[in-house]
Amino acid sequence: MSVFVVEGPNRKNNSNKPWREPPEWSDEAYSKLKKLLVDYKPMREANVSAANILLVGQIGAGKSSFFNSVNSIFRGKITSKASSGSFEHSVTTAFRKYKIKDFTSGKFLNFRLCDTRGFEDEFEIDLHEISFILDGNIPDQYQFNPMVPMTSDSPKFMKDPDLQDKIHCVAIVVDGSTVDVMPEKVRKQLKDLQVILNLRNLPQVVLMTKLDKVCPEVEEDISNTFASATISKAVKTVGEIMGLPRGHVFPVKNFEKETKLNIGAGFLLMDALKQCLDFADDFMDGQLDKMDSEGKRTREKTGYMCTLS
Ligand SMILES: Nc1nc2c(ncn2[C@@H]2O[C@H](COP(=O)(O)OP(=O)(O)OP(=O)(O)O)[C@@H](O)[C@H]2O)c(=O)[nH]1
Ligand SMILES: [Mg+2]
Repeated sequence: MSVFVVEGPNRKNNSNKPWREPPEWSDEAYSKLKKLLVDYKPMREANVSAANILLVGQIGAGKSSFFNSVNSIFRGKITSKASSGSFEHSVTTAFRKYKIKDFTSGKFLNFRLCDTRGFEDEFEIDLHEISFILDGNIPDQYQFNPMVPMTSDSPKFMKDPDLQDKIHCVAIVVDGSTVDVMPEKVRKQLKDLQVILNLRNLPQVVLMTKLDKVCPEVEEDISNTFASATISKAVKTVGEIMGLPRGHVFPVKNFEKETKLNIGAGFLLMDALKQCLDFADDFMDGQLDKMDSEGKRTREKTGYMCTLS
């Protein structure tokens, strides 16, 4: 029996060939995907208790809402822990490394969603500060100050982070309904960000949000997502803008007007999350290879010890 009240989706007999293999849209498949995320553990050798997924992107793209939506799935009801909304400047002002609890088992999940201040036209994001986040130098709850970005001399700067503190996968959040009119300055900041991600071999996915605003048929019924030519086109455009394969672009619909969990939206959110975790494992694996080749990893009685310098 379902432990939550489910709204939709009402499957339509859509004869279009899907542009990507859709999920099974059943309660059973939903529970299976959810269990997979609950059971997720970072690869043992990495000695990391939780994978860190960084949410970055333009203000209002839906970063905090993505966290709230994922948190809601595991809480079994709509929650709104992170402030979200539309404002001329970023609603999120602090760096947060959110833990998520699975309400069924009472256990914390082995990944964290890291929420950041949004990119805006007016304030250029400080690339050093972003690098510090990626490398684990910035603590949870750090208050961003666009006028005075963090430096390695700041009192809160964490000097000796290890693999556990680093970001393991980056999810670039893009509002699918406004991607065509993304301001040039924001587009440039995203490109600059990608340069520093590529330097670190950090895996990237794009969460293309606000599907409901991109296609009316999807707003009516989210199970039309993979049959919608409009969504397919938007995914292609986002992939081209970000210079990433289409397979790295995940269409999602955050919970915003909903008062109950929606199984269809939940599928898309969890599917995107699963990809982030698979990529996070790839990154950790790559880091271990790097440490091996640099002779920075030693096997101890209790398992692997990783040291970074
Ligand atoms: N229709 C719709 N609205 C959404 C969706 N995701 C987010 N929103 C709305 O978009 C607005 C901005 O969402 P936030 O989650 O605050 O965006 P953010 O990226 O965290 O923004 P900053 O913290 O300001 O950088 C809010 O009003 C949300 O309710 C979505 O998938 N569909
Ligand atoms: Mg936010």
